[in-house]
Amino acid sequence: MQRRDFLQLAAAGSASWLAAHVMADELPMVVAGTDHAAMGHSMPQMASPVTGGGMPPLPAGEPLPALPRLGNETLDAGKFRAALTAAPVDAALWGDARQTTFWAYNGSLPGPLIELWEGDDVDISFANQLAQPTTIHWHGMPVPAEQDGNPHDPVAPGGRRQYRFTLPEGSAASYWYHPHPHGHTAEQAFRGLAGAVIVRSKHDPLRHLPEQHLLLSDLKLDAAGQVAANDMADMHDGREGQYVLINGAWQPMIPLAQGERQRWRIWNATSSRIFKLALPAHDVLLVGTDGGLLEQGHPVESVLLPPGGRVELVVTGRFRAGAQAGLISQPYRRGKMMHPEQATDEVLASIMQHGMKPTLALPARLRPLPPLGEPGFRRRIELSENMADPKAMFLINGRSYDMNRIDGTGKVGRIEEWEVQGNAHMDHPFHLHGTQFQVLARTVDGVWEDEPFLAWRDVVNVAANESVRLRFVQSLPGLRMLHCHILEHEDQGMMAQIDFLAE
Ligand SMILES: [Cu+2]
Repeated sequence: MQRRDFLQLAAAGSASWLAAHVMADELPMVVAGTDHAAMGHSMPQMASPVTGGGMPPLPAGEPLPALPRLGNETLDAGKFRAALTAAPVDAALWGDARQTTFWAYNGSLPGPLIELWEGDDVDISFANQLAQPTTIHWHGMPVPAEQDGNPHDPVAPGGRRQYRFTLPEGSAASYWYHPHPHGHTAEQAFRGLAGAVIVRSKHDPLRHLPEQHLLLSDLKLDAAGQVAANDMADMHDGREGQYVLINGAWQPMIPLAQGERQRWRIWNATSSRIFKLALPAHDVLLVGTDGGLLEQGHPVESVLLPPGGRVELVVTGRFRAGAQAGLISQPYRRGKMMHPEQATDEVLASIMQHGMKPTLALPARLRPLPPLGEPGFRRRIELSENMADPKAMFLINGRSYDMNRIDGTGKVGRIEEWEVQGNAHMDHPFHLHGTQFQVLARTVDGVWEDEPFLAWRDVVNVAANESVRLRFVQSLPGLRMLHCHILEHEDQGMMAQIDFLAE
């Protein structure tokens, strides 16, 4: 793609179809589109997926849409009050009369960004206008178990509930919210129900940097241009559609100046894609993971981002000649059996050089991140597959999820050490609710290797035949889910639950 095309696109100021934000119970979302062909932006270096039935590719190359924000309905200091509604909504993907039906929070794809502060008292009024039960799970956030959208607490079709929690000091990070009803999580998420949460700290050492927010989602369309149902390959390998969207736009354009430093928060809200993210033409520091900032930034060539996971990067515009200027996902083999593995770099976003800027300084240390102490309890978690039983194919400790069975008990405040073993053919990204963990070590070809640095995470990719050792503390009592974050695997039973008891 030539630079003048970028400029042309930027000048056109085309509204992304998903950037528009309408209430679900108002008019269906109709957004003025751009004439894709007339703009002449053939993108030779980018794949052009064409859906079955001759639907043209989605428009690409438009400026990255900003995530719409969920407004705070109160002016009271330290309080956040708002309402979320899950409902069907129609979107004009091609900017013409064709409508594609999604399920969305407040009519927005992805859902509105919820910006909070440490210490906030949060009260969100939720209405379910879907034809299925649903919940809102506050992925990664330290919220009480009964407020965390467990499958045991469904909101019936037409029903409502309040989600209330208070954010502790030290919880600043990038989180997200998505449904977690038993057996319907994947479908509700891939039809559009996912949104970002940012919890901010008043002592943020990177608050001087401009921020970019990139929420990655997967879109699979059928021959009629509607969101496709999962097929057998999706159920097995995890869903992968024709498109990876960022903030609802396909292959958007991000402006960046030579020398400019930006803080990028990236969310993987896909069902199953494991991204190996890279920005080959630029300098990239990994500064944060699921649970917030690291102790210090680490220069990286690429970052593996499993489904459910988040990273924070400091990107410095360099535009090195000969290197792909965009944000790409490099090939990564995750053991799929039915879908082809990614063979070449996939361009997720283009980056347009937009002038020159001074390079802002970074602090040498971001925050303390001390190791957790010695564990008071150890557990082994085995992730496995049984291809012979289509009703219980994906297992945790040899069992398929049963909502009425407690798989173990723990204690609030006690350090636990888990060895999570991938006794499987595929990678299974492991997620634990209610807290953040530290990965201490993992096996490489059967040999334990210490992690190069500590980080707070709530998802860790467990590759085939890999083991991961991690530690955590639950500070609130209640039933906490642990599961594979390939949402199709979770729905098929690759989930368990542990009851953490107050002392
Ligand atoms: Cu899995």
